[in-house]
Amino acid sequence: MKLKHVLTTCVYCGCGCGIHLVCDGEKVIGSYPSGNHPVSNGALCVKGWNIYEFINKSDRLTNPLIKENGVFKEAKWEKALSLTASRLKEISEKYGPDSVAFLSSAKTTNEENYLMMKLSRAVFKTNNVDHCARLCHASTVVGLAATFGSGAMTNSIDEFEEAEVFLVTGSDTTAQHPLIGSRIVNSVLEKNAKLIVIDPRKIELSKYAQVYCAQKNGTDVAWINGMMNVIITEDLQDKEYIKERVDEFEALKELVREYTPEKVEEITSIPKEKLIEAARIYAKAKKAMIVYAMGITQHTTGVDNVKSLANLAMLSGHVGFDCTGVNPLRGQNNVQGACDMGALSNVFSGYQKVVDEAARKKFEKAWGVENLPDKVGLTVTEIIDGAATGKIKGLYIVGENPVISDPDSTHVRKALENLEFLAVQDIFMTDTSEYADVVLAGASFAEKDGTFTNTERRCERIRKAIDCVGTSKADWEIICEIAKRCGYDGMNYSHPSEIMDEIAAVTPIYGGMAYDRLDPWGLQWPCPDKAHPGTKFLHKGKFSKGKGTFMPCAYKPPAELPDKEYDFTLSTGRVYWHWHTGTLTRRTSTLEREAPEAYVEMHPENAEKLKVRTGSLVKVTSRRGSIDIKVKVTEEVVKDSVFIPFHFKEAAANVLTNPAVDPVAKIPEYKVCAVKVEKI
Ligand SMILES: Nc1nc2c(c(=O)[nH]1)N[C@H]1C(S)=C(S)[C@@H](COP(=O)(O)OP(=O)(O)OC[C@H]3O[C@@H](n4cnc5c(=O)[nH]c(N)nc54)[C@H](O)[C@@H]3O)O[C@H]1N2
Ligand SMILES: Nc1nc2c(c(=O)[nH]1)N[C@H]1C(S)=C(S)[C@@H](COP(=O)(O)OP(=O)(O)OC[C@H]3O[C@@H](n4cnc5c(=O)[nH]c(N)nc54)[C@H](O)[C@@H]3O)O[C@H]1N2
Ligand code: SF4
Ligand SMILES: [Mo]
Repeated sequence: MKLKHVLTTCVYCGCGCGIHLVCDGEKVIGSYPSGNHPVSNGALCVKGWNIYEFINKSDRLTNPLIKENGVFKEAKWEKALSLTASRLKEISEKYGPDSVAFLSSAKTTNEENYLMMKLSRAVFKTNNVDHCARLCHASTVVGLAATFGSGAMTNSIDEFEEAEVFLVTGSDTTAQHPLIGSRIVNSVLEKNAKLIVIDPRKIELSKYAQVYCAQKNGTDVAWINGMMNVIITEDLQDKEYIKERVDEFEALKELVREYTPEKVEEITSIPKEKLIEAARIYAKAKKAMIVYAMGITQHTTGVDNVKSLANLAMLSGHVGFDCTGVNPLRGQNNVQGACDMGALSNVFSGYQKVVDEAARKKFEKAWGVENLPDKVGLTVTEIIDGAATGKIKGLYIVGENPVISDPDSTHVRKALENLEFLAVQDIFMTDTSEYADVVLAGASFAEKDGTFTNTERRCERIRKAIDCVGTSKADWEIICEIAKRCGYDGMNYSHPSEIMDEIAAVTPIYGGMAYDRLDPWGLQWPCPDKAHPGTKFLHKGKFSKGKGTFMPCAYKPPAELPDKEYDFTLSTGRVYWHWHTGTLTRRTSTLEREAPEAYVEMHPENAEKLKVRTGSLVKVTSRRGSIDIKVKVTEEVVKDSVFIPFHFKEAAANVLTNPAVDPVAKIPEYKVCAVKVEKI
């Protein structure tokens, strides 16, 4: 049999590696890296190498399911689609447009995200549409838009090869963005780049760092202000740059004055000598890149953390040039794209605001509708809260698993139970789809055409390698079918490339995108017209919004701190081997073999006090709930802190986490809450 090799894009992380799927006609039987792809460059991480395994798993959803008397039964598409459309329409008509909501998916394509927000806005007349970026980089989108004018990663992945200094904080880069992490390690080992790592866990990168400090969780604003205090005290700021390009220097200077290294040491436990050393290295470099992820964003002060990093970069003149910038590493394969496409409660595609009348008029004309909703909709966590209180009655979820991924799972379960109608569209059954009235069988990335936009704003193709499994359908087709059954005739496409043409027509930053231009390695936005080559780094010459703005922030502690009863700080996150709620990686034998079960990391001194060792069972309890879980004793966590990866539903970290959110970005504080640990 002749094997087919199809070039596509990895469906896991925001690195966006180019991957070849090997197909024997019906099934995908292998995968290997693209040698020429600008990111993967002949390499993949373990998830990419094993990506083929989940695609043809026997428990893939092959038909839609309808729940009858509490039991799911396979159904014909016509029935499942009509039921979904009619129930959502009925609810919308009975209780008003804002009684329904839509969760879109950073796992699906740009085209599919565009259609989800079009369905929500044009057909259901509500801005209640959002997706997992809310749990992830919502703070980035707000914080960088405010300071720089654009919420995206400023620079590109290949620039990591030439930077002189990296400041990495709140990003376990080698584990979560392996193809970026390996570039940092190479630059340190082979090109003498300097590395500063500030992270409460002793992550892999800390071993390569000139300066490594473990701060107390949730104290980032303090040490970032402290670095700026040192820079200004030692007169190391870039005066020319500030004068020409940034406003509000005096306000910044005033605020950071009180963050002396001594005071910062008290708040963060970072030794003052190390803080001073880090500040000097960063400020004196010509080409210095800041790299961050969830350790910065997932806090009730997420936006302040991001603004503070932006302040630091502008103070040192490290934005707007090659190998510099503030580089939030976007997590999911297409979370950048899902944001770009406007699967957010406040913007259309290209960050055009729903409150802006001119933007609404433009989309009304393009979509052939009237009266697009003009007030900002509900976010992921507000939609769940709304379901719990009865404000949201109907919900359509595509490619997300909030029962395991949202904070305070017990609350999420109650909220979903309270809905009058829930449709879930996924490629597998999940803990979330168990609550559905209708389950719609989607096609995986291997079975459809489309585009993903990676963390460096590179919009690249995914390509159909095999036919859909069973009767499952591509998400874009399902969404169009639902729109049609709601009586809307503005969603007729014969191929995703036509959807991209529509996106390009209404979205200035994607104006030059078209499928024939995206072969083979895609284009980086902003790409305003068909002749434009794409943009490697942002803010060249001036900031997207004109002048940058220093936005000084005072330190505020996390919402829930340890006390006498709940005496540990819990932080949650990920491991190299698994992906979020585990739907894909826990079906992949190589990955499951390496990390088969949940555990709580604990410092040896705490383990000794509790009389537990690696493998002992403990009960971890927060004010929200409790789980039984095995201990892993390790010096990777600091004393009195514990860490739990959130991949394992048997001991789900989110039973414990605090749903408190950042007041502006509405992102939950997954990185800090208080728990107690008892030996079982
Ligand atoms: N293998 C794998 N890779 C992934 C994912 C996955 O599930 N599995 N998910 C993807 C997604 S969507 C995302 S968003 C990214 C996330 O990628 P990362 O953000 O790198 O991953 P996390 O494990 O959530 O946490 C990051 C780091 O934050 C640190 N941290 C905890 N608290 C604090 C704090 O208060 N301050 C600071 N500065 N740091 C703190 C942790 O110690 C950890 O090293 O990964 C992507 N890549
Ligand atoms: N405690 C704690 N919780 C967290 C975090 C944390 O650090 N700590 N991190 C948060 C972050 S950053 C993120 S991004 C979220 C992620 O949260 P989720 O997005 O809910 O997690 P995933 O497991 O990635 O869920 C994606 C779903 O999409 C399905 N899927 C895959 N491909 C397709 C497709 O082509 N079509 C359809 N229809 N479905 C598909 C998968 O089967 C899976 O069920 O979790 C958040 N939750
Ligand atoms: S680094 Fe990310 S994109 Fe590349 S193979 Fe691994 S998971 Fe896929
Ligand atoms: Mo994420």
